[in-house]
Amino acid sequence: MAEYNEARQTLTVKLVYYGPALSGKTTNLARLHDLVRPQQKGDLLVMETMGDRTLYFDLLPLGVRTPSGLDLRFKLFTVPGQVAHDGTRKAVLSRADGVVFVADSQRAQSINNGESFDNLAANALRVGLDFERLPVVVQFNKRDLADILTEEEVRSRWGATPWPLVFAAALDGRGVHETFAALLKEVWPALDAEFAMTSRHGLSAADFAAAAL
Ligand SMILES: Nc1nc2c(ncn2[C@@H]2O[C@H](COP(=O)(O)OP(=O)(O)OP(=O)(O)O)[C@@H](O)[C@H]2O)c(=O)[nH]1
Ligand SMILES: [Mg+2]
Repeated sequence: MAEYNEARQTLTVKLVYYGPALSGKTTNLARLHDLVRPQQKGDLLVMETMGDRTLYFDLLPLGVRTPSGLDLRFKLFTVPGQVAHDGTRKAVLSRADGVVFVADSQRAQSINNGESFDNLAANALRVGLDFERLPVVVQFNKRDLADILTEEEVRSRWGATPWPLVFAAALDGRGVHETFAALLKEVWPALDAEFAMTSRHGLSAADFAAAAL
């Protein structure tokens, strides 16, 4: 859950990149880190990996000061996708304000995507998040590869869901910013309702979505 500190004028928002092993969650954070202006970001913290595999989590802190003087801080986490690390996934997901679900577009990964999405819903429940109301954006990554689901196939499976869909090739940065901006848009209404971002800070949804980049 976002934390607002009235005295210090800071709002901290927690966002989590979730998905099956090797779908590209860490790569999304690395590319975002490349995209953001230096004064708006901290170092990308990669907590121990084995090969490409995240063992704990990654953390990218982003921050921007709004014209009203609010210090808006985003903490972007990735979970470890490997099935065995479920305890860590739960801990990282706890108190999230929004989630990017990074699916792997490769045909052979369809079952893993489905299982990981079910795992997200189950873990959200376990850590006390209302999954029905949790802001989620679904990213289909690795669009540059050969044996992938077509956009039509993906849309026929996911298009009728409430979650915005973004196609990406995080390795070369395609769709990475778009995904993040889509998540900020999803996260905005709850933050505005809780912290009166519009009335107290003169922020609009568009300002907020543009905030971190
Ligand atoms: N071709 C291609 N490869 C990608 C893309 N995104 C990520 N990869 C590669 O996929 C592998 C796994 O990427 P990671 O970002 O480490 O995956 P992850 O989701 O963090 O994996 P875990 O930490 O195990 O959950 C790496 O070799 C990446 O370079 C993409 O868009 N296209
Ligand atoms: Mg990773």
